[in-house]
Amino acid sequence: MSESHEKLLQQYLSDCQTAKSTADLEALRVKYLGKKGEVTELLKGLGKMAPEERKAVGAAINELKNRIQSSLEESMREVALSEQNEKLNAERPDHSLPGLYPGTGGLHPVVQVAREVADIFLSMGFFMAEGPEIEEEYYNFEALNVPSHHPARDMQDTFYLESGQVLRTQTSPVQIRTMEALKPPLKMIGLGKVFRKDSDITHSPMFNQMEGLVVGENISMADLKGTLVMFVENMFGKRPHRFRPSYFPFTEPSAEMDIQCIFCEGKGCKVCKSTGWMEVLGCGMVNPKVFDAVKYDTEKYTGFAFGMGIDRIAMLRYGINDIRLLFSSDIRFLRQF
Ligand code: 2NM
Repeated sequence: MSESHEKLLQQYLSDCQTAKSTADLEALRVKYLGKKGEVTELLKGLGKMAPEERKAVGAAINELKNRIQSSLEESMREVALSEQNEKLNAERPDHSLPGLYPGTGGLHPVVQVAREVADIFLSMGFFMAEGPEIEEEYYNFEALNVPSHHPARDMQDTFYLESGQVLRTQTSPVQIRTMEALKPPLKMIGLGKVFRKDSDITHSPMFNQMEGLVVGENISMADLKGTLVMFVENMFGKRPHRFRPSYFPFTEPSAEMDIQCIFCEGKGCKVCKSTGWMEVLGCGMVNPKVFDAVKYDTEKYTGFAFGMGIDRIAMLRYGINDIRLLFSSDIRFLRQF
């Protein structure tokens, strides 16, 4: 290589020292080997030389070109690798950072209340039984002394299926099935979904009910009152309560139980509709006609039964005025529980 070639090589090498990125190296490639690059210009100059001179100079320029080219390629590989490492390092997750809270979800307020209610009765020695949501008319009505002319059996209130079955309108068919299967004495609860053709601010076509039944010898209204007072005191705290006479086809006598409003303590407010009382359940002594249907000896056994809307209890408990909120799956509403 001539002195001028050597100088160009040294110039390239010093340029190369300061090249830090693949973009810098690409700029160097253009500067030396590009169409108008320094080495390319030297090669262009060969045409004007005498043939014998051209051969030697051409070989020298080619050597220069090859050295620059292989040096550039090597630098390019190194720089590209370190750029990639830098990028990976910058993107490396920092495992010491606190994680994003994934949220754990929670139990629906109706489920919370259902479990609370059930647990109180289970702790009193009741057992829980289950039954089908698609029910025979017999278990839903006849066996419960709901006669065919009763308004509850109207097509407008009950979901009738083409099969002749119904969506159960109460959980009491569970008690009938349990009594058919077991001999007295027994203390049981049934808990689950029931269905009625009703939909407005206080009614949903599907809601949850819990009904209980106690059958044995010498079971009296005193047992009913003792059990239910114990329940409401566990559920709502010790507070005034009252039993009002009522009517159900499956109990005689029948009553409804109120407790003093938990929001206004009896003064009257929106939740209790200014009455100072909240209705929590219906109850009564089992009608002997029901025992006849399950072939229980009505001379020997008596019993009491009760039923409550779990959703209603949840609404009373939390002061919710629109039942549709409970079933709308609106996360903003559900987060409050
Ligand atoms: C209520 C009110 C009063 C009830 C009766 C029975 C059965 F099957 F034993 F006869 N189960 N549930 C009953 C009694 C339900 O709900 C408001």
